[in-house]
Amino acid sequence: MAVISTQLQDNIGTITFNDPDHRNALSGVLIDEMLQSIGALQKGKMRVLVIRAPKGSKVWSAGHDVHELPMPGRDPLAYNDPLVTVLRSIQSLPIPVIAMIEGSVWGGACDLALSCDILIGCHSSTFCMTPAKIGVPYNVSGILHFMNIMGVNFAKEMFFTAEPLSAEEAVRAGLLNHLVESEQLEDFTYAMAGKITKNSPLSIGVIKEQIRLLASAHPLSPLTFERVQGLRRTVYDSKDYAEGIKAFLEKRTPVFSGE
Ligand code: KFV
Ligand code: KFV
Repeated sequence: MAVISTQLQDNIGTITFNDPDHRNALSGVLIDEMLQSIGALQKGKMRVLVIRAPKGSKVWSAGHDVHELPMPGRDPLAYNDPLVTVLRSIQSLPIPVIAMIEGSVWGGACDLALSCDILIGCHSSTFCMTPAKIGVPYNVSGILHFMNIMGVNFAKEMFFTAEPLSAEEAVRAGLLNHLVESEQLEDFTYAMAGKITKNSPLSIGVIKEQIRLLASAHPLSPLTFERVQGLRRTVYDSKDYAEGIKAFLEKRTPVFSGE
């Protein structure tokens, strides 16, 4: 059964998450469907893409499917992880992607929302960055992404507390471009998308790519990169990482020892 649905109308593509039983968790299956849909929509005449959950959703997406996080000893957010792959695909898509957000956004789904170019939310939109609740060493490109959008101290607070940011806080932190009334969310989003479709797709595509390249123009020496990966490894090899996943699956609060 499809866990997303796809639409293309007036050059506006829409991907709607459709897996309420798993709160739209970003499973490998859901991500495969997203990647296929993005490819198919691109073959159509899509000039802008909206990513959304069904109207009235309490959860936009629950983030990485925790059942699919590997056991200790393997990088949970390696280059080819489905989540990391779909983030890259959205970031390098040569058209604007709008995240239309109703409901709560968790962990990797925050990164997915932030990988979109424009975020539009309503009062039920909240954002919680969960790796420290589960013991996940977040990946390098992901961290940079949050730093670029929110600034260092907001990003630190979000990662360190793993507490949800309200929609109002998300506006202040620069995550949400617009906060609108729930009843206006669709009209507002599709009006903006419509305006974008009238503009020059070549100009927009190249500006998006320039911003992506400039935002990641942080050369790291091979040694520094290896050092960071080594630090991350101590986390995903740890007892705490195993405890974080186990606690999630057992629906209890984890007890972290720092080992
Ligand atoms: N992965 C796998 N299964 C999930 C899931 C997830 N992220 N989120 C929810 N589910 C499953 C959950 O286990 C349950 O399955 C069903 O969806 C409904 O969830 O087999 P079950 O027991 O029916 P409930 O009952 O928890 O739903 P609800 O009471 O409405 O609460 C919704 C929500 C989103 C608040 C709650 O499900 C929740 O806290 N989910 C986990 C959110 C989270 O911590 N996500 C971060 C995942 S780790 C991540 O993304 C990364 C990359 N990272 O670094 O941390
Ligand atoms: N370049 C050349 N001529 C211009 C001009 C411009 N940017 N803006 C106005 N004019 C001329 C216009 O053609 C007209 O000449 C006169 O100034 C008065 O303009 O020979 P004409 O027909 O008398 P009106 O009648 O349009 O004045 P008004 O009704 O008061 O409206 C003002 C305004 C500013 C709203 C309107 O002129 C306008 O929309 N101008 C274009 C604004 C714009 O799109 N600028 C961006 C240029 S491209 C750019 O800067 C860059 C670097 N970029 O990448 O896009």
